[in-house]
Amino acid sequence: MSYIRTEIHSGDGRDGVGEIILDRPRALNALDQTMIDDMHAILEQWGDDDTIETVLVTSASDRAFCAGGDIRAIREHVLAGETAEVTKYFSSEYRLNQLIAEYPKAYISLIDGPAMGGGLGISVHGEVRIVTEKATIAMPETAIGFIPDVGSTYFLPRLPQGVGMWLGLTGSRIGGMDAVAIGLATHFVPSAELGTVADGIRKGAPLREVLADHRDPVSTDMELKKIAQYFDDDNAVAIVGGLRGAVGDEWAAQMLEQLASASPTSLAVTANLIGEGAVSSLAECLDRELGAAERITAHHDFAEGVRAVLVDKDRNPSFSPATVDEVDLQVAARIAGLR
Ligand code: QUE
Repeated sequence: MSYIRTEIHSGDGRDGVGEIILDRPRALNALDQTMIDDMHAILEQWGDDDTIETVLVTSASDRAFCAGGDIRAIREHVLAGETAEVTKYFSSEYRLNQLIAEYPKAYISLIDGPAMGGGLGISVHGEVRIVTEKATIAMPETAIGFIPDVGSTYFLPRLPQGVGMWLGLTGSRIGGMDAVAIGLATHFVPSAELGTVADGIRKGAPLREVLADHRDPVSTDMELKKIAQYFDDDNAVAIVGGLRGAVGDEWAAQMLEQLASASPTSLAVTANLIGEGAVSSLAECLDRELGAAERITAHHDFAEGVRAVLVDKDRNPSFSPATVDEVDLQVAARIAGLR
């Protein structure tokens, strides 16, 4: 029983399409070790296969594209002291992200449902990311005492002013149109037309032609001005301070509320990682993320955050330290792999 299915749609000899279908519906296609290993193996194989010109990544479930990584399993490994398993999981996941970023062929993801964390790692680094109104995009890791990883510390700081820091710290969910507007996705197609678009891609038709009659213009009501005003900083304490000073600003108050449910340590480490990611290559970011993932999963907040959000689902984690002001910034910098 495998959670990844593949199909080959053979074109006229050399323009075949290899399709990877994520098929772990009960976990919203969260990527476990076998899915990462299988995806890596098939991409390597297709990379050297002259009959494959394009890779298409889709979901077998109408409930999700991919909810993230296998965070519950990571927590179990952490609690059992199996640190080698933790390192193995993240290093293979990040190696897959790097392979996708360097992939020598067209790599197209169809995102017709939630794509969070690891789900962005297997899509955003690819050339084409087609989203619908059912797409929900987020990097929600600070809520579970973890960090935005899968190369997000490379792509987040390259979004419009402050947007990556806002996404990474608050874990805000954005829709498909918003994702295109800020550049995380490349094309918007109504969900009802995605099947036709997928069939066109499977037939090997040029993407421009496939999308010609189905692509919608995008609009966004994201608070880009406020995001730039408050989140264009690489220091979590300064960002929270700015929001606290915005007395009477309803949006700022809402952001403070979102940040209050995150791990304060994760917030400080995340700000460091995204700040440093702005001046690093993807490979450097993934390497830094691996060290940070190893260290932050050993921190109390990770097991506690995953417990509260994904295991017991009480959504009431007891993070320590409990506020960002109490976080030792030296400790945060060391977890992030800086200094
Ligand atoms: C942060 C995360 C994840 C998350 C929630 C967060 C994550 C992840 C899942 C998830 C959700 C539903 C499932 C599942 C996993 O949720 O990485 O198996 O059924 O995989 O706040 O990083």
